[in-house]
Amino acid sequence: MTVNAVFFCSYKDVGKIPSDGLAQIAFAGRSNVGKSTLLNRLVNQKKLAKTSKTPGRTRLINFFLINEAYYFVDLPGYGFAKASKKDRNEWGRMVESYFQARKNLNGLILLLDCRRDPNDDDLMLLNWLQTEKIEFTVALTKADKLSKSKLMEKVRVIKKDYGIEPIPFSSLSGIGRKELWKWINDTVTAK
Ligand SMILES: Nc1nc2c(ncn2[C@@H]2O[C@H](COP(=O)(O)OP(=O)(O)OP(=O)(O)O)[C@@H](O)[C@H]2O)c(=O)[nH]1
Ligand SMILES: [Mg+2]
Repeated sequence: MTVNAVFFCSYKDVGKIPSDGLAQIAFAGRSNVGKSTLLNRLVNQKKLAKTSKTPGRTRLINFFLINEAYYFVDLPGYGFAKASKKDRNEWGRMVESYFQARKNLNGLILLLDCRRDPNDDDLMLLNWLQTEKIEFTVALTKADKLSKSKLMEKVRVIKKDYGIEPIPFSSLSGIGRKELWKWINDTVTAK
């Protein structure tokens, strides 16, 4: 499958996001969980979204136009401990107002690191998605860092605790890519 993906625009001011009616699929999760890397792996372009070993790389809301038909929205990560309070508030407000407007948000991929337990921020977002009835799926990132049995155990626990079957994903091995694409294709055509 070949995907056409181009950087579209970065936004700080949510009011400037185009109301062109194209569907949006957003990527959200803790800082450093692997959002930009996952997005790049999905479209097989290593340098499309900027990635970094240090958390807090993505600071704006980045739009990528996919197949000239819909957008991938790379959101700044939450819970970046080293950020100043002012920065944290600013990012929080930015993401929050994006969620509040969410005109063409067809679905969201919530990323959780397979080696960590969901924290308060993850749970808040999860809870909010469920109450607002927003279409979402969970990707368990960095799946290459766990043995197969530990990974399966994690999948089981997430399913038991939160009632959702997460998709293990690794940008190294490519596992989960097919499943995520299936979810994305179903979700962009849903509304
Ligand atoms: N081993 C492994 N490392 C990964 C994987 N995905 C991401 N990483 C690494 O995790 C780090 C963070 O990745 P990013 O994609 O920049 O994380 P992010 O969630 O976009 O971070 P912010 O933009 O700060 O919110 C980088 O060093 C990546 O190489 C993966 O599947 N496997
Ligand atoms: Mg990023």
